[in-house]
Amino acid sequence: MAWETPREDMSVYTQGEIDKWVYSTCGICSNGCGCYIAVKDNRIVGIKGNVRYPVNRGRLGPKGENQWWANNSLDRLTRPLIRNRSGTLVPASWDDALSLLVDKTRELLSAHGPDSIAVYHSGQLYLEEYYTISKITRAGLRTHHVDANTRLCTATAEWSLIQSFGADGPPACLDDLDITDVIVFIGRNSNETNTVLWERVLDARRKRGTKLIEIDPRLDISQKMADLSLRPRSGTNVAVLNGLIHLLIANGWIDRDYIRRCTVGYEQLEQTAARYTPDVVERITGVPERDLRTCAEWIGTSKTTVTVLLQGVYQSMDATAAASLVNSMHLIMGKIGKPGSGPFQHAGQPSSMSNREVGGAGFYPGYRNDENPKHLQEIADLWNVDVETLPVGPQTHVMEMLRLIEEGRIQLFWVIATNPAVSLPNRRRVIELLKRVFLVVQDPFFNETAELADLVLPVALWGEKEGTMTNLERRVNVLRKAVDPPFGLPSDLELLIEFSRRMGFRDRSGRPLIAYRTPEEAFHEWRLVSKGRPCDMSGMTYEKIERLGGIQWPCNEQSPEGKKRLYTDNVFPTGVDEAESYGRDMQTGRARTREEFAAIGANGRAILYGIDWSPPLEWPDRDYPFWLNTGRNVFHWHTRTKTGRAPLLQMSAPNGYAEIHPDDAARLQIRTGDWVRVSSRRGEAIVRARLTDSVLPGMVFLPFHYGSLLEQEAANELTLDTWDQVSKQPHFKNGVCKVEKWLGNERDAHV
Ligand SMILES: Nc1nc2c(c(=O)[nH]1)N[C@H]1C(S)=C(S)[C@@H](COP(=O)(O)OP(=O)(O)OC[C@H]3O[C@@H](n4cnc5c(=O)[nH]c(N)nc54)[C@H](O)[C@@H]3O)O[C@H]1N2
Ligand SMILES: Nc1nc2c(c(=O)[nH]1)N[C@H]1C(S)=C(S)[C@@H](COP(=O)(O)OP(=O)(O)OC[C@H]3O[C@@H](n4cnc5c(=O)[nH]c(N)nc54)[C@H](O)[C@@H]3O)O[C@H]1N2
Ligand code: SF4
Ligand SMILES: [Mo]
Repeated sequence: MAWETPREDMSVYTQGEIDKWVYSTCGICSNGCGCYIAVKDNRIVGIKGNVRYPVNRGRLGPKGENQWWANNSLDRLTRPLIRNRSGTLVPASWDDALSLLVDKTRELLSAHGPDSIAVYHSGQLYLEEYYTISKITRAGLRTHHVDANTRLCTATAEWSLIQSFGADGPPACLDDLDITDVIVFIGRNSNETNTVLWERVLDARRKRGTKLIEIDPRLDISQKMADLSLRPRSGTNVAVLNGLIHLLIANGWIDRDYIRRCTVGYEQLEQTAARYTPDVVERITGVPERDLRTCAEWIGTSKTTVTVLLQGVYQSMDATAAASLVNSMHLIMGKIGKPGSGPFQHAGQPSSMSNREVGGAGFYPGYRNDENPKHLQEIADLWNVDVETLPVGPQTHVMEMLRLIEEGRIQLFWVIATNPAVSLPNRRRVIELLKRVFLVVQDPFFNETAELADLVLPVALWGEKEGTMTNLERRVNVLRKAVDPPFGLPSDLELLIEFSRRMGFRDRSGRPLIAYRTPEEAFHEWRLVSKGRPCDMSGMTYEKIERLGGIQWPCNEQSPEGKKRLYTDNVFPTGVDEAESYGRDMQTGRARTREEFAAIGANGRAILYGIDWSPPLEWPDRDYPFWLNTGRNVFHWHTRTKTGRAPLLQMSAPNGYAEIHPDDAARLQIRTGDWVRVSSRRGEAIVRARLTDSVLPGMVFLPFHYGSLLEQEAANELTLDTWDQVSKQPHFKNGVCKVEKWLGNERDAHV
């Protein structure tokens, strides 16, 4: 489809003269926009969109344009910090800092074994860094406890794809948004959280008249612009989706031939969905019967449909069930693996996909199943280690890690590129627990988690190191190093390699476990590890990626330039020895055995599940009458370590707030700008009120960006710390709270 003719001067943000432009990728969100970094005197002084890059054609959004301010921030950490005997963090030499980490690790390994150590990392590093973490934790430390903030972010996307198709990897691509007839957004606030993708959707609407359906309780800008807007109650996605599937089947808008040839489990899906007639769905969700019927008709009678989903599904009740119902909805219509059609399970962070590919959290590299002896042996051979030494069995998710800290079993908690003191649910408990372990924080900034640390390791940022990232459509791009890191800081990769060297980790032949020195060498090793697996990158090199403007995996001998879409041949990786996992029981989350998985008999076909809706764990009551919704605004990135340092962004949204519906506010005598106390069974936040009809009556929305340990603005003081049974992703979007006008003065609240 014809995009606007790209203009060379689109999105250029620089300060004065520059020396050079350096090829890179935006390091903020999962869209992975192509960009060039402006450099003057070894300093980053600006950014521009890459007009030849297919994802964004020169466009950048507000966070992308302003991300480089953080690199030049005067409060960058310059040296490691060690907590001394009197409890103060003091500057230390690199040698002392690394010796402390190595000594502590050795001591724990010999006294309590590998499972006394946990690594909790990120969706914001580079692929080469995750791969190295994956290798060091499994084949070096041999711990079961490695997880990442992708658990909070895309664990459900990953698990829904595994449950339905046998392996991770979104089937659709961004081009599909340009050519489809109907786009369905479910719990995806893209006009704030992926602005360039949203602009692309606007282009498609203008040029093709693409219909836009939004399913989200919050009436934001995109919802207001949608052709059809469904506003279900919090936590009712499964009922809405069952209702849609019921109507698709009842009206014959399905592809019976595709169902027979390419899927298993249809009878169960049909029987379950039959219970969700429009009147039943209206009672559960509040979505009017007529709107549900229109929605089903638009989806069912259009030639092509793309369904985009994110945290309104993944962080809500029965997350994996709901996300896999989206896969099922596409499967029964045969709308998958075709231009303009497919379920588009989105990622959030810039490289959460890379993390998943290399086995950064939960799985073994290359979507390998550690319960499958064949897969485990492959990795042992590739790494040249004894297979018996690799940790197998359930990999610990971060919420379980917290429990193990509570029990005193995890004693060293190494946090890399994430800020759990702000981003984990029920954070009062989190903060208490982080104080109990030997806490290592590896971060360019002194964030809230670093304030609690015993050892802080500062590192280089985006633009100061080289590597790759995979975006939400499986497109791998290179980020070239634009400038040297300030203060001689190491990159995460360099630090990890040095840790491994000092620990003396070796392979079976006595060679260093991590034998590569540079990102490109690490990528080369990973290419070979990925060969033959769904996320095959064996045909990629840095040079080729840059030349082609990013490459979508799989990229190998059969597809030397990558593949736009998965499952174009309608064959799915559900063979017992192919699948990434034997899967989990949808209701209980119990791991299926190899025999149970084999008994499903999928073997190349996709799997459909019939799943009933179950009510959210908390429901508004007399004490806590409001639904609590949490999420993002357009200006800030998560815990603001970057965007809080960009003047324009910080000025635009300096403090936390609560969105309240005007009807509720009138009852509580609250006006815009008043202080309100929002409290739940777990904690409270004191923020300014914003009256808006974007929230449903009876719902309150708080952005989770504000988490200073001194101020009481944090949404995660309030959130529920339960999680989805299958993906183990926390329920940040459900939970209840109460709202009161706060009569204390401003100083009380903010001291
Ligand atoms: N500006 C900005 N952009 C970002 C980020 C950021 O921090 N700031 N972070 C990035 C990351 S890591 C991620 S994961 C993405 C997240 O991107 P999104 O998922 O788009 O953002 P959220 O604000 O978390 O929530 C999305 C929507 O879910 C809706 N929702 C809540 N409960 C329910 C429910 O029960 N059902 C349905 N259907 N919807 C519900 C909310 O009303 C909200 O509109 O954004 C990425 N982009
Ligand atoms: N209530 C509520 N809570 C949520 C959510 C929600 O919607 N509601 N969303 C959840 C989601 S989807 C996500 S993704 C998480 C995000 O939560 P976090 O991961 O905690 O958020 P960030 O602020 O992005 O933290 C990233 C950290 O990495 C650092 N960093 C940046 N670049 C580098 C680097 O190159 N190397 C190193 N070592 N560090 C670096 C940054 O300075 C920052 O401290 O929050 C989750 N929490
Ligand atoms: S849409 Fe995402 S990747 Fe693109 S510029 Fe904005 S933050 Fe960066
Ligand atoms: Mo995320």
